[in-house]
Amino acid sequence: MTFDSNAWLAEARALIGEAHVLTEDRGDDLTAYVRDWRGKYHGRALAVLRPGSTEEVQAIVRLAARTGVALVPQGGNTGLCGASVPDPEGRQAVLQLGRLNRVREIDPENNTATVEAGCILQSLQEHAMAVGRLFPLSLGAEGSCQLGGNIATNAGGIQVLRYGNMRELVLGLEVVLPDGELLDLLRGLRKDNTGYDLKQLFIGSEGTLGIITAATVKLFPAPSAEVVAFAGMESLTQAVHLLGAMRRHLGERFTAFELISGPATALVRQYFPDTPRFLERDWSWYVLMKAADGGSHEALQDAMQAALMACLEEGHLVDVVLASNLAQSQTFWMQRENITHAQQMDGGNIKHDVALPISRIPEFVDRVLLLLQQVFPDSRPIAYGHLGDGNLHFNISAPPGVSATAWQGQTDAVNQLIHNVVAAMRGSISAEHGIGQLKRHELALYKTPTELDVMRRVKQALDPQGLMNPGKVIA
Ligand code: FAD
Ligand code: 2HG
Ligand code: ZN
Repeated sequence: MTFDSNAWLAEARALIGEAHVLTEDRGDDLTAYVRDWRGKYHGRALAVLRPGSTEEVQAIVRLAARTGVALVPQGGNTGLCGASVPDPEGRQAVLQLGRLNRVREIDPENNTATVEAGCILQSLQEHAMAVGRLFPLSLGAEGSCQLGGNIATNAGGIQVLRYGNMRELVLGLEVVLPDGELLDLLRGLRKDNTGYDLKQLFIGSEGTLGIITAATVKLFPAPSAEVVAFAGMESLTQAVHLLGAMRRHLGERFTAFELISGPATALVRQYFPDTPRFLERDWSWYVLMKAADGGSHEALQDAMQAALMACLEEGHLVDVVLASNLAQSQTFWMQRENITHAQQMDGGNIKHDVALPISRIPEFVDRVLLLLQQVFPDSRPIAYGHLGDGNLHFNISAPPGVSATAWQGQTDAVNQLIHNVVAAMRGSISAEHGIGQLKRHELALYKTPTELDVMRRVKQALDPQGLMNPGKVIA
């Protein structure tokens, strides 16, 4: 049977409203929905559908299942693996969740919030703060990424060290299954041993198993004090020792330990020339450290100072500055958060988002730098990341004079070089960004046949028609 796109679109419009079915034919600009954040993938869409309720999502999913139309769920479209955009064929529909953005309930006593998938992360953080609670997921794209996207990618960010990643922050989920059935797992329980933990299947599934429409997430008491310090050092081993020492001294109050390499700092200064210099001299590596608690600012500042003094005495620290106020802490953070933007402005770079045992990170970096020296001697490694979680963004910028396109052409070779070392050290080729289409082929190289087989069986069981985000994660 031939597919009648006009009839399909008319049915979709009847289900969710004329205004919420966007198409190029009627003059809508779909660019922002079919192109990924990095501009690496450019697709085409049959339509962009913007349902406004869980029932409308169900209706669209039923229509798609009946007619064999593939759906590409999309949140803020800030993902870095090309997972939220359609392929170039123009037959897939983007299911944009932005209108499902209500905070359904905040229960301060239970320390939970039940929120719809399209809620912007920053908005959720603000709602929690308004009742004296913290929703701790925090990342550079928080002003535009959505809770559903954060869950579907199992996002990490800068406070995983203390609060865990998205997988640890979700207590309950509401999911529309690929046949349109509603799977209601919206419970705010910290203990529930009634069989398989189904919600975990959907967390990190990148839209390939169903559409997340709402979640119940954990909240925490909002800290009343936060302090941030910035340190420089010559070796990565020193940074790893410093991490252990600071955790020992500050315990639960220690919430972030972020790594920035010298070249990453230089790149930020090049593209954001107003970035202040925080330390008098340049170092090979820098770390940003944050502590937070529910006491007074002065007491926490004293505790941080005492911890830093102890680290200086123990030989784990050589050069450090403590932010004297909130404005200065923010400038410290900008140095870290602007790295992605500086690399984007700089042009071609090949991203790596790897996880390793923290203790082996210095060895990993030494091994990879040596190999790069041999094979791509002029390439520019821009290393940084969440050292406290053993997660490095080891992005390799193009050699001087090499165009972005030419450098992208080396992606497979560069990936193989780096990811083979990751595999040899029993690390992961995706710590927090996911697989999407960017690493789908590599997944097949680095997972065992049994892991891949179980993943395919789960996919087949839930999405036998293969209509949920095809071409992403698993072939
Ligand atoms: P999208 O990009 O829209 O989608 C991502 C995936 O989720 C896709 O597979 C999509 O199909 C699926 N999806 C979206 N919504 C749903 C839904 N409701 N149901 C089912 N599937 C859905 N990531 C980190 O982990 N840590 C960081 O520190 C970090 N920093 C970043 C900084 C910058 C500047 C940028 C641009 C990105 C950063 N990211 C980071 C990556 C990105 O922000 C995260 O992956 C984020 O969780 C994606 O959310 P989103 O709403 O934009 O999802
Ligand atoms: C970060 O930690 C993000 O800043 C983005 O995960 C990393 O751009 C990147 O490679
Ligand atoms: Zn990151």
